[in-house]
Amino acid sequence: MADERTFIMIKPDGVQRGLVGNIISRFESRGYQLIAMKFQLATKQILEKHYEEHISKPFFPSLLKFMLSGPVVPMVWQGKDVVKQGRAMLGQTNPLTSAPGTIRGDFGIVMQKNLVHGSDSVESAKREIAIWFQDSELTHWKPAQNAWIYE
Ligand code: YYY
Ligand code: MG
Repeated sequence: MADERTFIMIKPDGVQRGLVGNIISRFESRGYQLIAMKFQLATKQILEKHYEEHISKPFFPSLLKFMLSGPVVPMVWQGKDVVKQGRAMLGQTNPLTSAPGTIRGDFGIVMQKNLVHGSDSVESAKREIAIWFQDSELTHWKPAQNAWIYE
């Protein structure tokens, strides 16, 4: 479905290293549609919701500290199979096993500083989009380029 959506977030390391433009550009060039975007400091409350499944894991305190260490760029991207393709564009969780050509494989070295978050399923995407964005912040628009990407 061309209206599938995913939640992509550039993490503090991506912002600090000046990779915001590069990361956004990859999704734009692929043909995905930007629906919403913010630039902000996250909070403990929102990160505990976002990373709910990891709260009891040993790496969580350190992950929380890292995610609060600087601004992040939460975004919603739309397009056919964007959840699965978004994960493919990110690479593996560990940059060490991420192929060159992926964001984590091109820019990362260690597990925690892996630059970008991407939803792992359509259900996770819906949950994460609702955590970071109000419905009214999701922009309705139809890019003219879609005719050249899908038809
Ligand atoms: O979805 P993804 O980001 O690829 O990995 P998750 O298993 O959901 O973990 C979330 C986040 O936590 C990961 O991007 C880095 C960090 N992390 C870690 O620091 N150490 C681990 N052993 C596992 C994950
Ligand atoms: Mg995950």
